[in-house]
Amino acid sequence: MKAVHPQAQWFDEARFGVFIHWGPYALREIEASWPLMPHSRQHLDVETYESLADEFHPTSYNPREWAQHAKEAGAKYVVLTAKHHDGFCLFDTATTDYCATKRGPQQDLIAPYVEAVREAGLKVGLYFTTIDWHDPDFATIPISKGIQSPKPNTYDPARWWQFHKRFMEQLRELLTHYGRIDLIWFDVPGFGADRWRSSEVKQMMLNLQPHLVINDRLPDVGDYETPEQFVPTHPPDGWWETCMTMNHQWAYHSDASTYKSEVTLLDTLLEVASKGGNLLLNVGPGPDGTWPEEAIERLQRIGAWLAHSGDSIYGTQRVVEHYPPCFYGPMTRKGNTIYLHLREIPRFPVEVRELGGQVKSVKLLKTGEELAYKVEEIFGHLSGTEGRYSVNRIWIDVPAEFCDEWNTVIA
Ligand code: H79
Repeated sequence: MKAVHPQAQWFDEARFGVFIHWGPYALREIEASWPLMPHSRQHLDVETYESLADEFHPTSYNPREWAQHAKEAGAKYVVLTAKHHDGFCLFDTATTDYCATKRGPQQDLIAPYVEAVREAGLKVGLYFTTIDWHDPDFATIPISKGIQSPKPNTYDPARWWQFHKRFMEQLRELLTHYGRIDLIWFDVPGFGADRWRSSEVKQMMLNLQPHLVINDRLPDVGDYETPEQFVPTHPPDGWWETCMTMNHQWAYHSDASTYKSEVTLLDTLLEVASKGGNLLLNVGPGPDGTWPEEAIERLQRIGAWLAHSGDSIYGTQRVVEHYPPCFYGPMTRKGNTIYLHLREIPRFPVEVRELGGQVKSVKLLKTGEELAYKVEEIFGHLSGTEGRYSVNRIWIDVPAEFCDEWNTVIA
């Protein structure tokens, strides 16, 4: 699973993106769409929920600022919810009146976003879920046992294909009205590929935008896997991306107390990179269109770190030797350079065992300063090998004063 188009290769070098969940639900600080579920603890009836679309007047919506925040964070791409499960379209569409141009905002919110992100030199992504709880012909999707859809519809083929026509049309609109789009992020692979006509949908999309990267939640046709809210212990072999929130929900919430710490978020990015994936870190803008301060601060902190140590993240690969070197922290590699990420100030020289090859230099990535090191050959016996077995061990002196900041990188 990976896109083969040369202009899709940016995805495997990006390592860091910003996800944005935004819609009328921000007005009530409720999760995106899920409160429509009868058993949600944030439940709103359909009428109340959908009326939020009329109250939605994002007077401070400034996607140039959004793009700047993402750029300063060191992100290489941005993905915005063009349509979440509630079916509200942030874009202009001929398929429904439940959209930004015909309700509260009275403007297409996707157009200025695409322009701003592209202008900032970042790749443009759009989230577009398969679920549509507004569409009258959408069928109940089997999410998990005992969970009911807001408007349960039994599957009726004639109605389903009516919905599917609108689904295709909306995708067509998104891929023709805004110029180049780099990535489409589907959500919820609820039914099989036949029900979605996945190959046909993908073909239509690639005809419009041949370089497009597509995630794996349209069944069977994705370019990359999408673990949600966790970093897999054993990463997928191909391209992959962990999407994750900074606080307790995808949509805007004013509670500052649930945010993960900066160091936790950076650690997550390092772990993801060391496993060859991307981190898509989420922001939930408020109803006026501004980002929460807590989110901006964290992104800036990550961006400041990436500004001096990003070489160990962007365009790197996972270290996949038969026996990876033994080092207690995330490692990445680029060509002949191995990057070691120190999470803490080491009390002893840093040990790396079985690095193999020859060490030409050991440097602090941030300053380029050479670090003193010593290579030792360890001779021993290993069952299954004949005679002597030897491995190298490298001791690196990392003076504490070099570790003024979190996550010091040694190249
Ligand atoms: O957009 C975000 C989520 O709303 C969406 N994916 C991310 C990017 C998502 N859709 N479905 N799922 C995630 C998986 C479904 C999880 C559920 Fe539940 C568990 C649905 C019902 C039980 C989470 C917990 C939502 C309601 C309760």
